[in-house]
Amino acid sequence: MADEGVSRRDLLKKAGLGGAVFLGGSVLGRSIGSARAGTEPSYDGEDHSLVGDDVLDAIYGHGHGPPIGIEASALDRHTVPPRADELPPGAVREVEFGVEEKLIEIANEVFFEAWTYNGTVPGPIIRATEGDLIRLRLENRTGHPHSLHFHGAHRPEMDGWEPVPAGGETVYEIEAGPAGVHPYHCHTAPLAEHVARGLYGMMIVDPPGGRSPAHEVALVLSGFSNGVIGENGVVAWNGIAGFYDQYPIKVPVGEPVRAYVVNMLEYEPIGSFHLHAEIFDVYPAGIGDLPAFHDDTIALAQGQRAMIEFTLPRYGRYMFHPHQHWLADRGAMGWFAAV
Ligand SMILES: [Cu+2]
Repeated sequence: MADEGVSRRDLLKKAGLGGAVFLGGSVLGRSIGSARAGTEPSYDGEDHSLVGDDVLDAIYGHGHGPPIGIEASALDRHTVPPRADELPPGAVREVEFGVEEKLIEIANEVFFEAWTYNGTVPGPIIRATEGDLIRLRLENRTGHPHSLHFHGAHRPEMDGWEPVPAGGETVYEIEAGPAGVHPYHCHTAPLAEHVARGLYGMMIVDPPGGRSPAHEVALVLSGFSNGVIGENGVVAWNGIAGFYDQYPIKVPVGEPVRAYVVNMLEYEPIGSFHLHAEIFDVYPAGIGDLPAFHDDTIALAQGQRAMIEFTLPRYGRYMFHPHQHWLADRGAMGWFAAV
């Protein structure tokens, strides 16, 4: 493994990515999140962090590490698109997805061999109105079988668990609904690997007439793992670890905020979302006209999601992160800045 890591790094140097940490697939260029075998529990002043210093540096710029070198515009692609225009009767909402293999940057100079929908992890946000007919054409431009499975309600023959062969394509037609927030993801075996390598995203379904005005935010929690439970070496909101620690999400002070929060974190028993210094309304799966409860922390199993609404009444920075702090440590720390 060590030799492999060295040769990977040499390859990266040749590719102009010297010093990069490289993760992905069946090979990890650098051991991430690996416990030290045979270590006795004792206080010896040494670093027993399960996350390598290089990964922490890459995520947060800790210690002497470099500051994050990813540009502020890198996650513009996860800006919530405006509510879709209502379709005229009989019209169809056409969506084109290509499954592509791509080397993506998941933290500052940390690279991952991803499987992607349209080249990004998470995939594009789909937005529709309840009842819209969505026709999604999936082109599999990879050498592996893949598929796309929607959560929510639809005809079972459009459920997306049947693999689309390498180089093949298929068309899914679903009626968007119910109004809420629903993940989509690949459903080809081995499922955990296909999801963990990047094939997931969110669909926002508005009720007819839309929701009340709010500043809207999309947050998909996911990890980049070596495939072992509890060993997601890098954890991120919207695919770039440490991003919202470096670049707080700006929201208008005193105005309503609506966040669509989706947990697609494989290889962890659970994910969660915790907001500091304020309480939010919770709509599980974004379904319903009234909040189910109020909290500052919600737990989400894999595939679970919620729409949350809150108002930040005072200027300032409000921290958010999963309340499993090891996930925050590995890149899922962030801030809302009420400005
Ligand atoms: Cu797949």
